[in-house]
Amino acid sequence: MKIGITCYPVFGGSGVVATELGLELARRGHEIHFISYALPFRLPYFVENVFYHEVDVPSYPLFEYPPYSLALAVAMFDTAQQRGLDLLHVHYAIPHATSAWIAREMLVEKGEPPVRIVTTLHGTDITLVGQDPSFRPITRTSILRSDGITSVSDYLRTETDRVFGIDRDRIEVIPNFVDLDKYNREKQPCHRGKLAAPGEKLVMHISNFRPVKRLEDVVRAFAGIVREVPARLILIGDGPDRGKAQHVARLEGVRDNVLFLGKHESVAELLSCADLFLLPSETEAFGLVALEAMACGVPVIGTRVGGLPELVTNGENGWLVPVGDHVAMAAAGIRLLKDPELWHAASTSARAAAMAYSTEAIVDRYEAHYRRVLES
Ligand code: GMT
Repeated sequence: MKIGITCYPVFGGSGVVATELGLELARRGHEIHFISYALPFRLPYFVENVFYHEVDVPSYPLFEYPPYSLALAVAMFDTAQQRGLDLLHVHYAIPHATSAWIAREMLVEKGEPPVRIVTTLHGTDITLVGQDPSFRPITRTSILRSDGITSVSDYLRTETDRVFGIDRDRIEVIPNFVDLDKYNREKQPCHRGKLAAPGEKLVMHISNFRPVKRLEDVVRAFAGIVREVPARLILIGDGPDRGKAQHVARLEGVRDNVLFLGKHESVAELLSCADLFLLPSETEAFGLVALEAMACGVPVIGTRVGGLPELVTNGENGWLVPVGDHVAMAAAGIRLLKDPELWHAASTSARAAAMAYSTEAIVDRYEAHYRRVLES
């Protein structure tokens, strides 16, 4: 198949999923065309069967907001026409599903075969941004114009039905996936000695530090843990809430135990050193980073929200607490870190649960979805 993939190419779960999906499909012999405003960050320079088409958004004094969605639609149209694409697979509905729909209309108007559209819903396109009155009607119509709709969790499918009135039967749940070879603590070098003093446990969090991730709760929960267990908090990523987290670390008196590592691509190596992963998000459609941690045998303590309960089984391979309850988060962390047997059981069980989300198994499901859409 010839497939155009559009995603947000910057750091973030939806971009990771789209890029890894494209790379795996290319390995399977499909021709993949990434269409976006920048090279997806996990895309190496040259990969057989992979092409990159940069969207050029011209500026003009009249444009306070240059219309990216329109330039993207034209790039999709051009690529579909020139390379004979069968499918456009867009990740994150806004504005990608709308641009794909416009591109298809343009192809039809030119008498070209209408490219099929698959839209994958990832999270805040449904739970937050998509519900803003400025976007809601166009988000709904654009999703409905797709030939195939997938969501990364059953929770997100239910929300799409509830909030947008899009029948859940039209949506196929295809969860996120992980490279089980790469995300494997047995196969990664250990940097523990460089990150923590001997005897200290490593608590980790990785995100884009947006308010939805509740970074301050990470620091507060860690402060509770470190009062009982010698530990260090490793924060990976960056974003608007870094300053607030630094402030809370000072207030809680744990500034010297918190290490901000900034943005990193080699998260498999870092996760493989961790003893505990904290994910206190306000909402999380799936929680790809939790899956990556679990694949590395790291128990996750997260919040009982969104799609996280579909991944983390409370008391077995991790713990789930109510949003904002950093005290419960700390208590669960202390229990796990103080009990080597309990930790070992949770770690083994986390890795075992992650095995159901292998790249091979999940990409098979995307391929089957494409076939159904093309045959329909
Ligand atoms: O929806 C977002 O805010 C962005 C998106 C991203 O690019 O990171 O995150 C969502 O997609 C990920 C990949 O499917 C999921 O693992 C995340 O849970 C989801 N984020 C939220 O729902 C907040």
